[in-house]
Amino acid sequence: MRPLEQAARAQALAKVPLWRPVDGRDALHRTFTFKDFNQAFGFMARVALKAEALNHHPEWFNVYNRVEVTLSTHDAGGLTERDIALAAFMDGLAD
Ligand code: H2B
Repeated sequence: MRPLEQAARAQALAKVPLWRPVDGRDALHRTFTFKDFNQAFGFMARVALKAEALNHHPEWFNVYNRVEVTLSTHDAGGLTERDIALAAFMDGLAD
């Protein structure tokens, strides 16, 4: 598996416009803010099940109602379609 090439990358990133590139590494970041911890942890539980199903796991940090997520494909050393798929899944849950 290789990181997304330029043209495919532009197309892929357009699908997840709320995600921002991370300084100094090939990764995407988004901060999700929920009503309370229960909502945040419910989101994390759903994402965890999906991550296991995809065998693709987020880097994330939670404080109360906030979940900070970084996505990158460790095996590829950069962004792949797997990151875009997981990002889109999270966006769908958070709407
Ligand atoms: N998650 C992410 N984000 N990137 C990976 O390269 C990755 C993963 N690889 N989850 C999987 C697990 C791999 O380490 C296992 C052994 O299949």
